[in-house]
Amino acid sequence: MAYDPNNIFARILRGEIPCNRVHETEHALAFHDIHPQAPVHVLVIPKGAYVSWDDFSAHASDAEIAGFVRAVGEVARLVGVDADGYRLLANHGANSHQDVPHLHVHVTGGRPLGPLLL
Ligand code: IU
Repeated sequence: MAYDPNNIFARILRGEIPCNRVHETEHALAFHDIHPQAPVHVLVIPKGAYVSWDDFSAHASDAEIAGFVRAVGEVARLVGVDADGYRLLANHGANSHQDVPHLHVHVTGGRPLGPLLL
């Protein structure tokens, strides 16, 4: 899938739409999900134009990948879910019900999440 430069997260990255920011680094931006599904529900997105984990893992530089992965861990610590545990989830493509075509990792926690439901 070609990257749509006008998807909502691209617009957030350009500052055209506000977000409730949690963290920002050279390679990543993190903000609260507008429809949280847990007491903590943060989205972490790379600053580069990548549709999904598939696109990112195939095409991003090692520095972007390392920076993004580190940022996800930093976010978990910043929002305080590192001690009790949290879940990471990234959807890719139609079968996963990916809504926004810019890679985002969901960081959820703040309560026992139960088994992963497929
Ligand atoms: P998905 O993995 O693409 O299905 O997740 C998209 C998420 O983006 C979903 O949890 C939405 O609530 C969230 N979201 C948001 O935080 N801000 C927005 O403006 C839009 C969606 I559109």
